[in-house]
Amino acid sequence: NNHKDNSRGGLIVLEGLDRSGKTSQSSRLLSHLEGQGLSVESWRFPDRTTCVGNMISSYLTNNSQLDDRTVHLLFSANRWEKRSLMESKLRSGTTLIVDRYSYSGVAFSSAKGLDIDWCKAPEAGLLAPDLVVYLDIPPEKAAERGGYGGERYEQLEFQKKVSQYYNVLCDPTWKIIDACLPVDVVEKQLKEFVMNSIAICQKGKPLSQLWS
Ligand code: FDM
Repeated sequence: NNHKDNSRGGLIVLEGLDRSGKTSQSSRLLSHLEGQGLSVESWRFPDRTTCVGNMISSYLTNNSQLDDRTVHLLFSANRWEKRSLMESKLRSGTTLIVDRYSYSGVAFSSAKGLDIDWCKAPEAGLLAPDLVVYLDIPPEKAAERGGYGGERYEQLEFQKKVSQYYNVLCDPTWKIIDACLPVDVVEKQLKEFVMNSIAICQKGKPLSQLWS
């Protein structure tokens, strides 16, 4: 039947401030979905393994200086260089759990003072997520968790600005989870949102594009 032909994996994006728990929730979610027998991969942006990703990494660790617009476009290019692989994985039925995506791109660069529409422009045409989950934590609480690793953006005042821009970007389709809840509770809520979204993609929901 028709359904099976268009069946695909889900593009699941986790967003949130540094120390909101995205990375540990991604790995818990990955194990859970694998345990269900689903085809699933965990991705993250920036993907520091590519040439572009290397430039970004060296910038984030303060080993190089780049103009704000230049680095913004590198983050975007880092998603564009993965777009075709992303599409083929999804079409072949693999669900992708992605730790940060275009929303991080826009929120972090806007927080530096760049125009938000300018920041969104190069993201237009990337694949639109099927689900965006925002792990919501007050910047002060995130800072208390410690473990800010000393990378360029890991400072309370900056994270406060980022959180304001996440608020601007947030739309009613986003699922918000209170990241101050116990990890197991966050995990349970996340699983529920994700399982629902995957079920819809399996039924043949069309892929769509961001901001175009
Ligand atoms: N970041 C991440 C951006 O500024 N733009 C982007 O497009 C993306 C994906 O890079 F501070 C920022 C967010 C964070 C830093 O991210 C590195 P990880 O998740 O700590 O690797």
